[in-house]
Amino acid sequence: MSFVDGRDSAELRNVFRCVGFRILQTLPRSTHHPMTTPHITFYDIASVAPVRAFAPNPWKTRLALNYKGVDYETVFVPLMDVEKVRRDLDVPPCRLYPDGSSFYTLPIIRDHHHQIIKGDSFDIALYLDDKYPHLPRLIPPSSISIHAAFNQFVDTVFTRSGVSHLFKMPLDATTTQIFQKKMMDKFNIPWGTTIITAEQEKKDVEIFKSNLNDLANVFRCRDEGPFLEGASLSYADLIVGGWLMMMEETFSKWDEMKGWHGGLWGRLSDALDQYKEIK
Ligand SMILES: N[C@@H](CCC(=O)N[C@@H](CS)C(=O)NCC(=O)O)C(=O)O
Repeated sequence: MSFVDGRDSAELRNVFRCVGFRILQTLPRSTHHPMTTPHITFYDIASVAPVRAFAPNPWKTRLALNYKGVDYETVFVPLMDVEKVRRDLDVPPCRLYPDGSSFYTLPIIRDHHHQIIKGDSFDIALYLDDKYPHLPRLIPPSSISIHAAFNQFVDTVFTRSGVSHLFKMPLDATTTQIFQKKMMDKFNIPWGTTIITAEQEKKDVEIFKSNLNDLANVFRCRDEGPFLEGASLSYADLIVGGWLMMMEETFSKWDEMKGWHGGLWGRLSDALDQYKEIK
């Protein structure tokens, strides 16, 4: 793991401990000895210290990289630098704001072995299966479109009904302000900008819980679990897993949530533990 100015994780963790989070402006450059350059550089969004990963789409990619077992390292990018990093890597935006303007996002992976860069978590999953077919498959070839539809469905389930204020982004104060303003201006989502009473929060937690019913019902088609298709894992589980990792990092009721819907979120999250390493 390293940060966009190229320092490695041990050094950066130390910096974080000493002086707190710093916005790092310079471009990625490898700190690895040429002999040890990893196959893939994976760009994720940085939190405040102590550094942890919290963004759902990058998490989908981390879980996928770990499941495949490819050699990679993470570069953490401050939220405010995402656009610059994406532009510098020459990766066109894969999302637009509702007003049609470009929305610069992560994850991105850069495969040094094949000289290829990908900038969307679903494209990355397809790419990894395509280029590394000898490693465990993420998406069975016959279910690519179904996986694409499921990805959209899961993203919608976790983002609907205006309860986003329940999720506390681990960002520094300035970044939080800019992020909240962006969510309001671009998506009309009041993310943490209004004071919520304890009673309202309780109601919103219930709304969020019921938002998940549709997804929980999909899982219930297979009683044995912990994965969508019972004992065998596919990328669909990592899609949900990406969001569960965000819940774990940002939702104060995560421990409670693990027991919702018959405990399926907790069981799935536990089953994915072996793929959560931050490398
Ligand atoms: N379709 C894209 C969506 C990526 C995305 O929305 N990433 C979010 C983090 S989960 C992001 O980078 N947001 C940047 C921002 O809010 O400025 C993918 O699956 O990679």
